[in-house]
Amino acid sequence: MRIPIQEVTPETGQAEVIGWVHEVRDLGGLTFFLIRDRTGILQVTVPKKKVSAEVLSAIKETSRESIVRVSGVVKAIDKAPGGRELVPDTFELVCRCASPLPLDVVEKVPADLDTRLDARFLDARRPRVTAVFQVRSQATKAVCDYLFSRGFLTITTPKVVAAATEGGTELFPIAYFEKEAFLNQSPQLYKQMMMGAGFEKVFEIGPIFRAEEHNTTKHLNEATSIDVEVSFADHHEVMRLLEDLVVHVYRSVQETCAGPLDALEIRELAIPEAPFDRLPYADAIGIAAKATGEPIQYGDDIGTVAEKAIGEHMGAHYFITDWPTAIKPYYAMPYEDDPSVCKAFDLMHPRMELSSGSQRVHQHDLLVHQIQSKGLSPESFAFYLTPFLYGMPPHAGWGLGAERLIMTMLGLGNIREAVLFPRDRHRLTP
Ligand code: AMO
Repeated sequence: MRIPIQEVTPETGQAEVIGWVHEVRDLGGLTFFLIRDRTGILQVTVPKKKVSAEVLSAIKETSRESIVRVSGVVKAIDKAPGGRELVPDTFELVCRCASPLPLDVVEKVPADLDTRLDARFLDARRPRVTAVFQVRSQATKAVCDYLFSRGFLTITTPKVVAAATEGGTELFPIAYFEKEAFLNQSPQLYKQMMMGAGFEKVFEIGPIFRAEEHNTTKHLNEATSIDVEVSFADHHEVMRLLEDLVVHVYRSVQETCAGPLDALEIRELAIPEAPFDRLPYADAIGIAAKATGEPIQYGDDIGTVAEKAIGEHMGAHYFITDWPTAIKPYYAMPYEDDPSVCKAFDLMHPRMELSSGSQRVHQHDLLVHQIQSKGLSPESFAFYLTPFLYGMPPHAGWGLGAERLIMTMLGLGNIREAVLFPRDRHRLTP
């Protein structure tokens, strides 16, 4: 029976392994194969004079990255990976790999990101790439564990929708029979409606679609959002939830991902400390103006250059709070004593924004007014507005970008590194 390579030791005796041929070295009388599975690498040593004719003919046919099934006796040997080698009685070529390879899996020949993404199935055989997705998997589990342990329900909301959520310009229209339809930009409206249903604490980890034209290292056209909504909570409460969650995810990855972190050459994650600083928008633009010498008007968006300057000044995770109502979506709650400012926040990593959230407007008439004042038509939001007429609790929530969380945690240079099959301006396959 096949055993995982990691479990092969000099004490194993007879063993059978199946894996990819990582490397082949032919020294005439001896051929060395390194066989790889997802758990590790094993040296298979073939003394040509001592093996059967079947073994000899199989090894002749075997190219790099082919899959082979090998069985034989395991022996201790100092120089081999893991201090052991296997001398095969049987050597079966299970699936021959074509050559040349579109990508060098052992990374002796460097490849640019586009070439890697075009051959993602091969790229992902590299331990450093596998490691990113092992960390991402663990981070997803940590998010779910954390939220389930606090009584959250996970929900699934439609991705084919009839209205824009976050603004009309970044929508992907789709053909949906005779109706106008779009890919959803955010579960925002649906998670809020479930507050009206009395679910109280919900989360969803799912795709969001943004038709952003620009091709940057931190934007995708299909991203994954970790969305949370909480009833009877204000913005302060969900900011505390968000910072605690982020710290929990970092700790969990640090504690359980020793192998992947090692493959990524990360000795220790920079685990952020909660509470994160709360920086009001008005102060944030002051810092940016001072650092860049470029004046920013109150009410301007914080662009990439300003964001970078503020990040360098802050040096750790922080929140930007108290945003001008005019530049946040209609669902963000204005302060009662100064409606020009709202109870919205962004969670920032020094490199970029990770999350946006707010306390929401839960009063029907105020919500209609805010939709109108953004130049939108309340009629197209009728399905969303109706629940606000029938007992909507005060509520708050946020959306956290999963890829940006992983990218900043692992210091990846490009958000595409954190996605198996990224969708961007030019990339629709694989
Ligand atoms: P926002 O539009 O700020 O807020 O999105 C929330 C978070 O999702 C991630 N994100 C992206 N990541 C990669 N590529 C993109 N194109 C992209 N767009 C967004 C970011 C961002 O901070 N409904 C609100 C959330 C809420 O208030 O609950 C919303 O969607 O990390």
